[in-house]
Amino acid sequence: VHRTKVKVVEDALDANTTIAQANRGDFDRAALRVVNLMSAPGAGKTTLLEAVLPRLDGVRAGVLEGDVQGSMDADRLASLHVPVTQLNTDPGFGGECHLDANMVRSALPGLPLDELDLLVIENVGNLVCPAEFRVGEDARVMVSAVTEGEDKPLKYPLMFRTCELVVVNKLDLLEHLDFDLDRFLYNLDAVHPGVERMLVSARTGEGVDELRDWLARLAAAERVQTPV
Ligand SMILES: Nc1nc2c(ncn2[C@@H]2O[C@H](COP(=O)(O)OP(=O)(O)OP(=O)(O)O)[C@@H](O)[C@H]2O)c(=O)[nH]1
Ligand SMILES: [Mg+2]
Repeated sequence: VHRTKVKVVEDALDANTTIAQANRGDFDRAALRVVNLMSAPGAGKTTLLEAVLPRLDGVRAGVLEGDVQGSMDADRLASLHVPVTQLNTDPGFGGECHLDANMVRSALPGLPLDELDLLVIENVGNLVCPAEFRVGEDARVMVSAVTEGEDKPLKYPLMFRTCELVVVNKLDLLEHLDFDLDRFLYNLDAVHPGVERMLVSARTGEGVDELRDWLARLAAAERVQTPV
C-alpha cells in the first residue's frame, strides 16, 4: 500500500513537471520572467508587493494571486494599475494548500503575457506544500518574517533550500521580539549555504528598494537555465 502511494505521488510530480515546462515555454515565448513568491500565511507577501510594485518603474509587472478562497489580496493590489488575476484553489482545485503548474496554466489565458516583463505569482501561504511544485518560474523568492522564529529554516528546509532569494520581513518589529537574527541567518546557511538574502520591512520601506532592484534585474535578465 505504501509503495502504491509513493508511486501515485511520483506520477503526480512528473505530470506537474511536464505542465511546468509548458508554462515555461509560454513565458519564454512572451519574453517575460516569472517569480514564485512563497511564505507562511501572513509573512507579508501582499504587503511587500504593495510596497515594491509602485517602485518598479519601467518594468511592466503583473500579478497572479493564489489563495484557497476569496479575492482579498487581488483587491488590495487592484489600485496599483498592474494586471492582477486571482486564482482560487477552492473549490475548483479541492482547496489545495499550494499552486501547481496546472492551476497556473489555467490562469494564463487571463493574463496579458505579451505585455509583461515580469509576472509575480503569489503562492498560497504555506511553508510546506508550495515548495514541492514548480510552476514554470524563473526564480523562487520566499518571505520569512521575524515573527515566525529563527528555527524555521531547520523545520521547513525544503522551502528555504529551493529558493533563490530569502526576504526577511517585518524588521521593524525586531525590537519587540526575542528573535535572534544572527541565529536565523546561521540556520539559513545551514540548510542553504550562501543563499541571497535581504532584510526588509514592508511597513517602513526599509530594504524595499533592494528588492525592487533584484526584481528589475531578473526582469531584464537573459534566461538563466534553472531547472523547471
Ligand atoms: N509590522 C509589520 N507588519 C507587516 C509587515 N509586512 C506585513 N505586515 C503585516 O502582516 C500582516 C500580513 O501581511 P500580508 O501581506 O497580508 O501577508 P501575506 O503573506 O500576503 O499573507 P497570505 O497571503 O494570507 O499568506 C498584515 O497585517 C500586514 O500589515 C512589516 O514589514 N512590518
Ligand atoms: Mg497575501
